[in-house]
Amino acid sequence: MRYAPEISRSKPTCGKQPSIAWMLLTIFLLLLSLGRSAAGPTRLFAADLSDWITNPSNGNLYKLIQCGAWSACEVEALSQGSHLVTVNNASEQSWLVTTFGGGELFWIGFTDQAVNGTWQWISGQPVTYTNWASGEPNDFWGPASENWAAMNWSSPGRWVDFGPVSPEWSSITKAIIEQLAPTPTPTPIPGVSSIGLAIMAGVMLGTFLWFSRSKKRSVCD
Ligand SMILES: [Ca+2]
Ligand SMILES: [Ca+2]
Repeated sequence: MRYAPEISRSKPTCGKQPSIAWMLLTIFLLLLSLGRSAAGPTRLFAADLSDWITNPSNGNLYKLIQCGAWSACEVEALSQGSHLVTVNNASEQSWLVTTFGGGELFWIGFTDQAVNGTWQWISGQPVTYTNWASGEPNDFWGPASENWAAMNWSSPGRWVDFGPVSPEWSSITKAIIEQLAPTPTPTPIPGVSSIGLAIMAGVMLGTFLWFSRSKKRSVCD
């Protein structure tokens, strides 16, 4: 008899368990659907193959992206606040191969589209280093036929020039993009604000008036 109330109390609890489980499942599915809608269809390109990776030697950020032709890759880089990578020196070249691999062709930001034979970085940085594969750049299919560079041709890191007429052109769909390290914002020099100046002026005026009055009083006394 003593246990009857406990048995009767336990019934509603058992009845609630499935509904709590359904509630949790519904919340989980809702969160999952929100995550999916945030991730996907609005992006211009399907997959970023890496997240931003910092090169410890210069502080710049790099990412391997899937983006198609050279120009499309630069457009995508710009949309991410960057450019196709500028390879400034052998150390950076070596880091790129170590980080992203040396066995697959990736677009880099080197082009002679503006003036054939004059290779320039799309980032506008000066040319301080080149790493062409043997015999490259060669405009293999005729004058000005290959105006855009990729790396990892013939051996890890080495550069090659390609153009739309090159058979390899459409098979290259990935690029390395580079974002320069953010320049540190200068620390503001501590100074006196206009409110501080007004307070100081008020204090000085008050002190002056107080001295004037006390001097006048002592003379009169
Ligand atoms: Ca660079
Ligand atoms: Ca070539």
